[in-house]
Amino acid sequence: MTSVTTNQVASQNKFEKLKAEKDGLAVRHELDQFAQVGWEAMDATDREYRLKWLGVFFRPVTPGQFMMRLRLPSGIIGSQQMRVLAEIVQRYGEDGNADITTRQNLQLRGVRIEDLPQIFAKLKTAELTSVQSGMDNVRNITASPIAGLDADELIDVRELVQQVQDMITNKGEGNPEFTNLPRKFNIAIEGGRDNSVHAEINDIAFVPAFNENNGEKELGFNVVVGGFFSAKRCEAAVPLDAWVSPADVVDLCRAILVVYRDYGLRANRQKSRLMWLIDEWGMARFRAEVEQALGHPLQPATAQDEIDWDKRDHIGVFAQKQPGLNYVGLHVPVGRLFAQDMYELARLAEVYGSGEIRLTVEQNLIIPNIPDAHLEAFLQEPILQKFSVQPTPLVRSLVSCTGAQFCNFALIETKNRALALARALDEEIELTQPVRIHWTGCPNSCGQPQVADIGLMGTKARKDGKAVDGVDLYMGGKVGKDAHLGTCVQKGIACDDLQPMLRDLLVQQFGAKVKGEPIA
Ligand code: SRM
Ligand code: SF4
Repeated sequence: MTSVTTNQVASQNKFEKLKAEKDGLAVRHELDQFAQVGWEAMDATDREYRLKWLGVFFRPVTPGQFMMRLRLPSGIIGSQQMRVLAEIVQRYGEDGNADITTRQNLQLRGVRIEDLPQIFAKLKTAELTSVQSGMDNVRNITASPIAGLDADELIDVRELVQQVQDMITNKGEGNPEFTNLPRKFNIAIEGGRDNSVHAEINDIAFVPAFNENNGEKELGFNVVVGGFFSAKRCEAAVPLDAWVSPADVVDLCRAILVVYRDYGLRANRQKSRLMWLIDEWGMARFRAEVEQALGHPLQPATAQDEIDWDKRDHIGVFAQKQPGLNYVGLHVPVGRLFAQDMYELARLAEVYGSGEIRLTVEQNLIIPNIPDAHLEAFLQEPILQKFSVQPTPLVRSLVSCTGAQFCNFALIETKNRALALARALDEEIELTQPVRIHWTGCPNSCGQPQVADIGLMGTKARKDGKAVDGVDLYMGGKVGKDAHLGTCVQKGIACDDLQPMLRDLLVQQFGAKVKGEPIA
């Protein structure tokens, strides 16, 4: 993209400059050369930034061991594809594993630069892609993890999600049309009733809504825009005042992306997400510019959308809309998988299901299409000891970002700490209602503390006169219908003090009972 805006700011902003000098996607033709010279000798900007256009992330915490972020539209992956990813991480032994992400996606750990040509060849054969999954690109497109299985769903959006991804990435080959956005960009398409995608925290989200035309009810989507989290500012998405039929979803995504690409603010990266453009223009102008890019007027939104359920976590056994078939949601502690787990999950999906595996934004997974007759045997499989269908309450709803183990933005270690604390509290207390705890290692909010009942954001706290690992406490996040964001209620709690502090909070505000204590 060579708009005036981009060129004007290129000299001011390091990221705009590096994009103007060479498109990130260009490195796809240089993989053999990178593999030959090795990570230390290759150009630093290619290594640390442009490779992210291919989904390959240099990790300053583990130099030489890269992270690879895939794209899994609607969080769906086949058993054969899972096996290919298992093979990739298996090569790296204990240093290799995979994480299920908060965008129902997978990230592989430990990847070496010398293996990239072979890895990309394997991904292509398996019809997987990691293209445009980092930096100023559109992230994995999320949908209900039970799309097509849910008897109560309104629209099966799987095909739509795939079409939007294909448009943005040129069917996974890479599309220079959308490789120079002002900033990252999130899209979600919900087809169910429970807002499983967190519509409110996406730059564009489609939520099901009926439109009445000459007495005929037509099912489509109301559109909200501009939702985002950043270290400086967090905003819920606002209505575009548009209703679109499913057939218009791809074109509307394209039109919004073109407007954002050509007019989005680029000078200051802290003020570049879509909402900042909407603020600057006002919604009326933003909507008019989108209509112009679309080539026709938008229909106004309908008065009400169809999100009228609380959010489900899908853990456990559930009947599908297809008679005699079930989907089983397995809890994956903080989303972490190892190669052996991935092989085993692929086997289970084939033996008991249709070979399909689904991922959730809660970093768990679902195996669908298990016939009634095979359910009992499935539930006896040893891996369900690790990936339970009945986890303890706090562990069940736990979400955590990557944290200090692999992320250099992190102010604290998150995943191991989050899991240990949830387990310890589950030992101490009894809960009669689910309480969703989300951990995030820094203010970037990848672990979405603002959507949680209890959100914990890594910070440095002071204890006994010393700087120690700590968290800021967020509360009040509501998901599902009438979703809204939680806010920071207390700052700088030392991690060492968290267990008693959270125990008291759970007792006082969430009706928990300390085990063994008489009821007052
Ligand atoms: Fe994120 C940057 C991990 C979901 C907001 N995020 C990063 C980086 C790439 C930073 C880095 O280079 O180290 C992290 C990689 C760490 C690693 O090695 O894993 C990272 N983000 C993640 C993941 C893996 C967290 C997780 O454990 O699940 C999620 C990957 C999703 C995916 O599959 O694509 C992830 N990140 C999110 C979300 C949640 C969401 O999308 O629902 C957010 C908040 C929502 C949003 O973006 O509006 C989020 N990540 C950020 C930000 C702040 C963006 C901003 O506008 O300022 C950054 C920093 C940045 O972009 O400059 C960031
Ligand atoms: Fe890293 Fe911060 Fe995102 Fe956690 S929230 S993955 S620590 S950037």
